[in-house]
Amino acid sequence: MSGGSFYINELRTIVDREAARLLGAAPDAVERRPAKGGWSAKEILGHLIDSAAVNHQRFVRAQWQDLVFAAYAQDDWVQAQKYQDAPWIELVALWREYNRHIARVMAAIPLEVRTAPKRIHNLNEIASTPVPAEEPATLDYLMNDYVQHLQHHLKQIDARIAGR
Ligand code: NI
Repeated sequence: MSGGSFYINELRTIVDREAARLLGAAPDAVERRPAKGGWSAKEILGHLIDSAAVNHQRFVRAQWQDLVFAAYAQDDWVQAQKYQDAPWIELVALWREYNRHIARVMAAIPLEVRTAPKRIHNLNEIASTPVPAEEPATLDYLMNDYVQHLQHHLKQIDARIAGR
């Protein structure tokens, strides 16, 4: 993984573009759950809000500790917060503003902190694309992984809205 900050600008660009686009989705389309089970578009965006909240803490804390963080029960979180009943416009606004803040948090972390290799980490457990426990990991990797995870779920939201 490069030590560049490409993913920070990528995050800003994606969030601004997608928030505007998501607001145009039909109300019934964002609540539709697939026949085979799984989250609606509202619930996937809720999961991305949870991911923002959890990773915001990780990114700030990582400056003073090893890359070892608690995992969380993703399905339980989505269900417990009743994202399906929340107004779409509020979910989109919260998701957009939270990610704008996360981009500021990322940009504020010095490059040498972001790229410092850490031998003690649990990115084999908490990263979307895991790092083997025996290989060193960086905060830079975890933050880029966050943006890739966000993009993965945005594609899923598009599929839900399109009825796939
Ligand atoms: Ni996910």
